[in-house]
Amino acid sequence: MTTKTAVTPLADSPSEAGRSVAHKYLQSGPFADIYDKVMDGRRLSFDDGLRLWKSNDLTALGLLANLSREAKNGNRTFYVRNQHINYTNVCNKGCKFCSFYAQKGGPAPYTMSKDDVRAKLERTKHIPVTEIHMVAGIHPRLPYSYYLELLDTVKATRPEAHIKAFTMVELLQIQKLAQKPMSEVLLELKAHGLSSLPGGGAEILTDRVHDTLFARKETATEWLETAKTAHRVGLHTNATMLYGHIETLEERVIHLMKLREAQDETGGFLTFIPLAFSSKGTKLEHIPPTTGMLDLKAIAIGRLMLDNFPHIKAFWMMITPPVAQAAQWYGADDIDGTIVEYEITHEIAEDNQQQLTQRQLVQMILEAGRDPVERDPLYNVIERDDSRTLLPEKPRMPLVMA
Ligand code: V47
Repeated sequence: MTTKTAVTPLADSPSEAGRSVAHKYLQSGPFADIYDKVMDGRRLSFDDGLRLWKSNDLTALGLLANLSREAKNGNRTFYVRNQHINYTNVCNKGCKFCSFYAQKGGPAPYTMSKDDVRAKLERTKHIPVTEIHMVAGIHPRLPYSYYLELLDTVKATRPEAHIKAFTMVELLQIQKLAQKPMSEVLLELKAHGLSSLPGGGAEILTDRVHDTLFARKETATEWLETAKTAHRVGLHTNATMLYGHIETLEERVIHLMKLREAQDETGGFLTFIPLAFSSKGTKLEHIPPTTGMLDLKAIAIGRLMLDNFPHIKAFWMMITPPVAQAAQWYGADDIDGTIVEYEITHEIAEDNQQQLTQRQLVQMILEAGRDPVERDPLYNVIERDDSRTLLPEKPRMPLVMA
């Protein structure tokens, strides 16, 4: 169960000749100065970031990001066997970009009891899971004990799984209930089984977007301070960026630079996950879906600006499996996971039964010409006795979502 077995990609990777053409293309193009910085490991500036966002030279962006991606993670693409639990959709924040929370004419309210959580986990116990990803709305009336018991229940039902739970917004609510310093609350949650934190709730870390779209939620400073406190008590977190709504190109760069500065201070972020805004069912329904072009740019520019983040995730649930597959050549080295159910958005499947099997994930990665590596949420490599049986018998199998 511990060491990694090498998996041979089915597809050919670019030849040395192909790579040398790519270098020449970058050296002679409009990003020659950025190419030099990437090759020398020098940091990109705000202006560099803005130029990248303004460009539609996706080939150059991808090649540049791929240099950084391969320098950090080689040919590996990570995935995880995970399951999502959204324990309540009751929320008092009223974010304009969100369709998940209970409201008149929208989703009916629910809050899961300990028995509900246990039953949900029991129903899928036949599926091996390494990570339980648990986030929810900000319910104004749950006691502090609810959150501790929630962790206890998950730990008791799925003792082998790592619990990645609570966005910074939830943590601020939990701290308010606990009436203790954030570091003490985090240590208490850790003692009840919390192992790391997801990257949600960051949205766009500027006051303008905050005041326009999610005024009742935490500010940029609060989000960053909470994340850094988690890092200081030994909890790793991720960081997201919700793009494709009202944010400007400048605000995207500011967001990335704030994350980079925070990471310089603590080094606690593991993965950056750009989240494509889906307007369906939100107060911003007039905003069209993001394009494949924008999705790949977000991955590539994230990789280039966040030189101190170890990993960049292409979250297939939001950008679709085919784009997540292509993203492995545009800066991403992670594709997320099997995801048994996802309820935050409803873009892909109406019934929320959104999952890929491990075999499908492995095949997607192999088809992309990368080496699939199963990981746990902290990027420890997982080798299972049955790994070999995951290799597809035929080179191609249609990607059908279960
Ligand atoms: O914070 C809400 C986003 C986030 C919409 O850490 C929306 O590995 C798109 O953070 N369209 C929660 N996005 C999900 C999240 C996440 C997802 C996958 C992996 C990880 C990780 C974290 O979902 C929220 C918000 O930014 N969100 N509404 C929407 N309409």
